[in-house]
Amino acid sequence: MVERKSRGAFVVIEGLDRSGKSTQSALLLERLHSAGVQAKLIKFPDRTTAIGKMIDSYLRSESDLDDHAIHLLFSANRWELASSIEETLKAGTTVLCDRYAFSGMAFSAAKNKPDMSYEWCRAPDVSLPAPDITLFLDVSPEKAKERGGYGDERYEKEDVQERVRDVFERIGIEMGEGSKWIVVDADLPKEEVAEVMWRHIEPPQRVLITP
Ligand code: DGP
Ligand code: NA
Ligand code: NA
Repeated sequence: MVERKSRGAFVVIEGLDRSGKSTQSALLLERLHSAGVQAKLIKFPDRTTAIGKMIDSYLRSESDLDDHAIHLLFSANRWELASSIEETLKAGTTVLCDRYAFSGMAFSAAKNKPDMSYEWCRAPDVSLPAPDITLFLDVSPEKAKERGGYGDERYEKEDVQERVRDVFERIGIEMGEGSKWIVVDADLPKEEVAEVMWRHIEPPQRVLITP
């Protein structure tokens, strides 16, 4: 008899800087493991690859790159891992992904360049593995400030983050809130945010259905 392994779920976690995204991704992974779900956490940008090293240098402002060029590099960084994501899912492992193509659109479209429209920014990421669900951790600018402000990297500035938040909001509206795009109030205490996220992911709910 052929053993049929069910596909893992592809869960994307998006959010602004200071939204608690990385902490929450780690908590969710732990919780999935405790529930006996085979799961793995990945993160974009993946700064370890050759392309990732160029991105890292750009983000630290150690190098400058044309806005179009860096946009395509961020996308290429996702594409270089696309087949590995696909294989992991096929093998039945759930993939948690800290940032994905939505960050690509949001951070580049927020630059408001006339020749980098929303559609232009979206194009290079079309056909990447599609998330089953995206949890968007929405932090208010006030709360982000309260959490000790931003770091030193290129986009970690209040005005940039506010424009990025507007693009994320547009993405949410277009994705249809309540379906595959879930807005999570990231101003809430850490434990409550984790609880809200878990309610969307917890087996045997819609994301982790074992046929
Ligand atoms: P992180 O390592 O999660 O703090 O992300 C690094 C920074 O890079 C963060 O400010 C968000 C930004 N970023 C992530 N993905 C993309 C992308 O695809 N395009 C652009 N322009 N920026 C991105
Ligand atoms: Na950051
Ligand atoms: Na982060």
